[in-house]
Amino acid sequence: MRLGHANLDLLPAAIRRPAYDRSLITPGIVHLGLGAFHRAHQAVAIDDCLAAASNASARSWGIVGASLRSPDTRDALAPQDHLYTVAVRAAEGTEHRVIGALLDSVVAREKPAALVERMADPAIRIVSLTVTEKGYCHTPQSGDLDERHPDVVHDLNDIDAPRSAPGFIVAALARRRALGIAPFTVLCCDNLAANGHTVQRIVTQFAALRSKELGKWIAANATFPCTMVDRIVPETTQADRDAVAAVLGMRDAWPVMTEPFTQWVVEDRFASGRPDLAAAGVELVSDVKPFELMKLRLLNASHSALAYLGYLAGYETIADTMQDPHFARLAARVMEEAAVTLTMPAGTDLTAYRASLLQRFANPALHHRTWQIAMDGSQKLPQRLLGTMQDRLARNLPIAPHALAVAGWMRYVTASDEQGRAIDVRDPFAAELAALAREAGPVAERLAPALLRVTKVFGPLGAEPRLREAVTAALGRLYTEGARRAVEMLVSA
Ligand code: CS2
Repeated sequence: MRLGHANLDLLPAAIRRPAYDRSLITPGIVHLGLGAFHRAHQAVAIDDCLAAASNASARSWGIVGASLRSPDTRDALAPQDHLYTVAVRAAEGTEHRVIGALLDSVVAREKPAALVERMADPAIRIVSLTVTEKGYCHTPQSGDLDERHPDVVHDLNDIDAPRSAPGFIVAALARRRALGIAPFTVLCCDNLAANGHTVQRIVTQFAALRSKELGKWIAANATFPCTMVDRIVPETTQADRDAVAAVLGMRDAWPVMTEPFTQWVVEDRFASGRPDLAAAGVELVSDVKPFELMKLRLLNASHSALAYLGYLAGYETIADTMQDPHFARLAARVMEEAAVTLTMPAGTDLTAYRASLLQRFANPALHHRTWQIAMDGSQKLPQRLLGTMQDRLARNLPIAPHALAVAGWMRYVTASDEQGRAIDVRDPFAAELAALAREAGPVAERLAPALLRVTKVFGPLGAEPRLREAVTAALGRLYTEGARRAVEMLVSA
């Protein structure tokens, strides 16, 4: 038996399911990037909004999900009426909940014009995105559109059949403008620095390359609220599917795994209305920046540090890595050093936040692979690690834990581990980084400066002597001592 509308009543009583009549829900959101993170985070919040809805307007915020390339999610979810399970895992046990907020799904690559059409529908008032850092076709270091990105080049030539996320947004906004339809709100839910402003800049730059007027119209009429999104969502495995099927008593082709914690902070700036997000526990604020920096510099920075160094030390998951007390202390040190660069609104308890992060990372029920988090480091380093380093250097503060994390990334992108086995490095710059590593050889004094010169990652900070010295020393230690011992030495010093 397969999860689906007709079988909802056959689920065990303990399993939560949509607390509303799905046939009354109409689409109001197109979401680009229908991955596990969206399904375990924003879609759950929208599901809560729909459950709280008491009139047609509140019921008009169902989601149409779009995968940019792969048909896999659509193929898994369409035969089950786009219902799917969120398994919330804690040491004490797992809670299952079936989500109904996703109404339909499309694969952009198959019918790009149809997706543009859908996004231009006046019923759609929000286009949200989780396309990962690299999906914005920008240079993370500067925040500018990468005009030479192959998908951007393609889309500028053929805007009616776009490939990139910014291309779809510009094409749909252009169409709305031509038809006299108000723009939608562009709601970025990725871990970019100042995500709303950054996406606004990318989209406006892209649009201006098509037409100056369009760029102006978008700048004047569309809104791009900043958001902070947080929930740990590891990739679903076959074992996860089997475990969920055993509990449901029926098969769900693609459930998503997550933790109990969830947080969504949103700048309340919506061009054409929004669901009652507060009803779902979403924090609506006038300035997201402090929350976003807190999350990127505490959670994501220490996550990346654990991912590179943990992987090199032979740990498969973040929870395994956290079992090693030296690595747990490293994560705490990274957070401690980043915390002094943050200015938080009154009432924020950063000490408690840091403690809760350490607990979340140690969750033994989540199998979050170090390899998964290690992906796309070139796109993640600036906002996670480099900003803190820059701020600390400006105040003449030491940067050793962050330097070791950056060195861990450098060691990792050489694509060969401490035993000489190949590392499957996934990164848009993987080939370029590996070539630089080959040329430099396994010599910290050559490799560190060579990688620090990659300005699209490091910008001017790569030339900062104190940073170069700290990173080179840390990389040297990784080569002579190995990651496990280098971490131990750092936290014991
Ligand atoms: C992780 C994030 O994969 C990664 O790079 O650091 O996906 C992290 O799990 C989320 O941002 C948590 O909210």
